Amino acid sequence: MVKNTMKIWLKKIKSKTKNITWTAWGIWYIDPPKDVSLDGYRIDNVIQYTDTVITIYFSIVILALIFFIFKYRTRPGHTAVYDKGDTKKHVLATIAMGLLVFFSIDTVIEAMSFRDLKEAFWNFPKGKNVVKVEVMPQQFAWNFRYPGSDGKFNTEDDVVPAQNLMHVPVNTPILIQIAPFDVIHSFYIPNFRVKQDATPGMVNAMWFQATETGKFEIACAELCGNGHYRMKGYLTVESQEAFEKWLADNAPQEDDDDWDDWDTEVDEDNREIPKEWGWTWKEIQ
Ligand SMILES: [Cu+2]
Repeated sequence: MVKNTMKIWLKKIKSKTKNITWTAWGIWYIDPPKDVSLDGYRIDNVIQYTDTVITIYFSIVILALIFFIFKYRTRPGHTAVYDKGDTKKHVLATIAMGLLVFFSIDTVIEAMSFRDLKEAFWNFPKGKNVVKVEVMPQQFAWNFRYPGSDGKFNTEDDVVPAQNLMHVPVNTPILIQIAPFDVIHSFYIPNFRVKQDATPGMVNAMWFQATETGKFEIACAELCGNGHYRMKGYLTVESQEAFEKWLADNAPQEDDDDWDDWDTEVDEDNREIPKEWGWTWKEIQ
């Protein structure tokens, strides 16, 4: 009886810890979402570097603490003494350790980050093959807009798919401009390691490139109201052909008229879907 219960418990624990792996330094972490982007490895590298170095330093501090506690403890023949640590020697040692941390962690991360921003995240793609998308989050949904066959935004042939559904072709740079309908939201696609705020009064930009096809989650990374937790979208990465077919399927129909709006069901908790939105693409200088 007891054995059986133990077995069931062990099974439960095993299934729950399936995603937990041990790193070389003995700390556990849950695997991050799979990186399916061209430049996502850069973000992972910075996190990995930070984790590794602070784990080493933390271990040294803990080991030193244990060592000194034992070495200088009160015991027969030895009395523990209190030391303020304010002699010149101590102050210099403290400054030296502070500088070591500053130069081996902060400065390195800063350098890595600025290199990545320059080489990738702020190095916006140019050229004809770039797919441009306008994103307009609202409480509590995602609106997407594609320029249509004229290549211009805010025109009649714009493709506006159903809310929360974004499609992009694989191995193609995707350039996004984002502005909110109401409050601050943040467009976050964990599998691509990118995130950009939607700030009222501003049009922000970000870009990424998918290296694998699949369906990935879009999350709002800015607490934007009561329904924030369910502000979820899906990003489908597919072949160029499938993407073009999807665009064609979602293109506005000639005979679209406003009568259809009678049937549009609006989620009670959601604001009404704005009919007119979209902006002229802001060209990056
Ligand atoms: Cu939001």
